[in-house]
Amino acid sequence: MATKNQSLGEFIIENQNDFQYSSGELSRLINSIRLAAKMVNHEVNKAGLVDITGSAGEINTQGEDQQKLDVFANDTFIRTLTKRQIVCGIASEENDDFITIEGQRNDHGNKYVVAMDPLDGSSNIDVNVSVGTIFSIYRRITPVGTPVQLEDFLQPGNMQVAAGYIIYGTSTMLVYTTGNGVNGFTLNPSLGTYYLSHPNMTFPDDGNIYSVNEGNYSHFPQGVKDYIKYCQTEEGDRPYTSRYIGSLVSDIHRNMIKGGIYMYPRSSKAKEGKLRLLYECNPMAFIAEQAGGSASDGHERILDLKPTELHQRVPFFCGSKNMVAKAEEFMTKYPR
Ligand code: P6P
Repeated sequence: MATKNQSLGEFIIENQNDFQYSSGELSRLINSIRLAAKMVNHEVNKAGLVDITGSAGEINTQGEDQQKLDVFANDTFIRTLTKRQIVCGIASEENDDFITIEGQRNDHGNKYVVAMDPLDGSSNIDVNVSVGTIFSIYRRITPVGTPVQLEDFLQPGNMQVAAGYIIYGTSTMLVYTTGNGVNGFTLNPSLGTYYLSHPNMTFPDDGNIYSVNEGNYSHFPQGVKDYIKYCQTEEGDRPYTSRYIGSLVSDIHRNMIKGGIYMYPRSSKAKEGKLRLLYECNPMAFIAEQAGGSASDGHERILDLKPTELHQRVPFFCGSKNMVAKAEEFMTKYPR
């Protein structure tokens, strides 16, 4: 549970069970993410006014045109996490390989690794559409005090100790879980404090919003085509409403509040879909399940998938559990 600290005007985490590691290191880690989010928010909010939108002229590990705000966000989160001496390694969408943080803290050493997408949906920046940061936190599995290894990052999503996102929208929110439900905090930019505006967020079991890029319809597997047609058929509470922003954090955030399903299926153009398992699907799946929703690749629970590489892509179906179950029903009629 979180309660309001009258003097700070900010909601603090009251029950240390929210942070399973009594050393408070995880809470300090999340506090460093809160700080970095404020800094990124400041730049995102003035993107149209200064020379920080548009391409940085670089191409990232995904072969995508790197936006200047992407670079700023990546640098900001890495710098903030490194300075606090809390994590021993960081994997980012913007970096080909993971980063090892040298210099262990004397007492415990750094026992956490972070996987993140520092600015997801960045192609929306120039058209003033909401973007987000997504993060996933694990305890390392290699010995504390030794250099972090790839295996520290290739843990299944069910080993996450925390996950969350920041949505830079009409207001900026930090939404995260440490395994005890999901809480949403809204940033008051004038005070630089976060308020518990959405306590105990829950995915409605049902919804009437489906989110998918229907421009790819002809390339989808037949089961996905059948489910989309099911959503569009006049029957019972259908047709559903189609809502797709092209910004994962925005689409999932809206669907968690209103009820709905987000889909990024595999297709003939993208054999394993587009979204990355480590820093998009796993954190969003952890949040969805903690909020009572579900997330799968169409057949398997996302959180049970064993990653094989840092930037691995998987098909992604996430949202209201009865809607995900119905979509899976259509897809399991056909061979994978
Ligand atoms: P498409 C943004 O690039 C992203 O990773 C997600 O935020 C978003 O949901 C998806 O890709 C949009 O992809 O192919 O529909 O433009």
